[in-house]
Amino acid sequence: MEKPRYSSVTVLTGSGISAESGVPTFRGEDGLWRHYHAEELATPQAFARDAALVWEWYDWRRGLIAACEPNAAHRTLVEMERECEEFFLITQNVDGLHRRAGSERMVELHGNIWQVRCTAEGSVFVNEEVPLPQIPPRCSCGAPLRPHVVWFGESLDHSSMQAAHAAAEICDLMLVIGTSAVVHPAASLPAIAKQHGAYLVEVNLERTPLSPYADEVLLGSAAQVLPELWDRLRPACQGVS
Ligand code: BV8
Repeated sequence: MEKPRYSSVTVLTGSGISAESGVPTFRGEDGLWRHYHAEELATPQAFARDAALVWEWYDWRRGLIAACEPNAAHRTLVEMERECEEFFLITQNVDGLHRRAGSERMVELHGNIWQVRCTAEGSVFVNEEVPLPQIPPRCSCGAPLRPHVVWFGESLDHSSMQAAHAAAEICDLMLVIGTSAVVHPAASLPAIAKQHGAYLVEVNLERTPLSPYADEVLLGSAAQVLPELWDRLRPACQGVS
């Protein structure tokens, strides 16, 4: 049988890829914070009701993430970006660990926890203060700042979603790593890749709603499985020498 060749690789990641760096996942047992579920706090309604509580949650997460380092799975994706003919990374994560590992050809579909947005002017800027000196933090104009992330019930940035959609359509290999595949519209991207003929590989600790559609389901930790998977796939993915 002829060995497959992959000319375009797209990767979709979720919070599971950062788990071994020490970042809590959303729906795992470590996903709770003071008895709240993420879905209860990551909403415009929660922020309107109690901006200080929502910011306490983000300040706590920012403090955790600041102490975390990218792991072998993040680093493997940087290698893939450098060696694959065509590569694009779509992450649902807001922890910024892919960028810190060196990934560049990527989109942060749900925003970035180190960016804030003025609720009055809409201006966006980086704020990496840990802990925040004031909760909620305020813009120089006096209005409260909010995390520049996409909350439940909010639409994703159109250009980011367009880039993700295009990368799902064009790829002939899609890796889906560390996501419970329940949050839309990100969760629809693997089906788009599959419809366009991509070979679909899922890496997760457990099976998900996506598993029945995957060509391969590799059960294990991303930091362990991804380097091994890349060793296996590398010859089929490397740019034409
Ligand atoms: C929207 C930012 C239009 C904030 C986040 C159908 C269609 C369209 C929309 C919907 C729909 N049904 C419901 C909706 C609404 C909603 C939604 O999808 N709800 C879900 C819960 C059903 N979607 C939205 O609201 C989206 N907006 O659709 O706009 C619109 C407009 C108005 C009204 C309606 C619609 C916006 C969604 C974005 C929300 N923001 N984050 C923040 O982070 O603070 S989502 C949040 O969940 C994170 O981004 C996270 O990444 C994401 C997905 O979770 P996962 O990453 O998968 O994490 P999880 O813990 O769930 O799973 C971890 C996985 O890793 C597990 O499988 C585990 O087994 C595995 N794992 C653990 N350790 C490891 C591992 N794997 C490998 N190795 C390990 N070591």
